[in-house]
Amino acid sequence: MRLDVVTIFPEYLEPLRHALLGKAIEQGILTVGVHDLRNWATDVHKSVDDTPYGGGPGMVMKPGVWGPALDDVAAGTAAGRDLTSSLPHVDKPRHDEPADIDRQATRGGDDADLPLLIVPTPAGRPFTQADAQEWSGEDHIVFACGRYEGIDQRVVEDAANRYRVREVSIGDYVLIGGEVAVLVIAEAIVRLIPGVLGNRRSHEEDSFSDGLLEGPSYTKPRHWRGLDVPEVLFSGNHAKVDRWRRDQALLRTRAVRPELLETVELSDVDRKLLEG
Ligand code: 6GU
Repeated sequence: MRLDVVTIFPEYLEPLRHALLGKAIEQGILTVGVHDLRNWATDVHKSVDDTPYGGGPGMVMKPGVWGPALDDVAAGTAAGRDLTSSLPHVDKPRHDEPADIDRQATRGGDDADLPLLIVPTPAGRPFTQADAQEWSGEDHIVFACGRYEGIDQRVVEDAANRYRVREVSIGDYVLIGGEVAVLVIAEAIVRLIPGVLGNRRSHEEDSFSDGLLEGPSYTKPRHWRGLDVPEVLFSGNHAKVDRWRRDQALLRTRAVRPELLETVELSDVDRKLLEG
């Protein structure tokens, strides 16, 4: 899988190099390009934003900068093979000439060959484990990090000619920009790529994979600060342990995320536990 991130804060994406994602890069399973949006700015001040039409506070990111940036990244012609390097693109032909736009407009918006463009925004559809699972099979994902009050909406509309576009939110709160959301989304996706997290069973038991939160886990020592590991875990009876874990997952889900139970398939035993 290849990930490209376009941002005005490339250093913010440094964590992509570390831990699990760094390991995936070393294994050759993942390549990551981080691109400074300012490389596509055209004025001497390298400005990427402007005042909003209709007035109001804040600034909106300019379509004239984002359009060519996303064109180049989709085409794989953006400089920078490694994580942080991306060279200026000022002497490259632009792709926002009318003739180019006509040609691009003939493309469909949901063609499976097109790369996936993820635009993190608090105004997006909620990002879920099901998205992470689905997107872990992609060849090329591009992330567009907005800052300030967002990106001119026409950028997202126009990008549908070259990408399958998804605007997603990572929760009901507001971040300053999309960078941290990209770290969250990228990690959730990459850990599901076969070979990245060695042990496949650990995905099947993840919280959300069966629609439930995971119950508690324990390791040695058996007795610690007056607290004991639940007896059943020493029984050696796998069916009994599995049932206990299912019960714990059901009880925890009911306690902290009761709305999740509405979409979970419950067995008669599950129902009895929750009723009793
Ligand atoms: Cl994906 N982006 C930003 N900027 N803020 C958010 C978010 C994303 N999800 C929740 N808040």
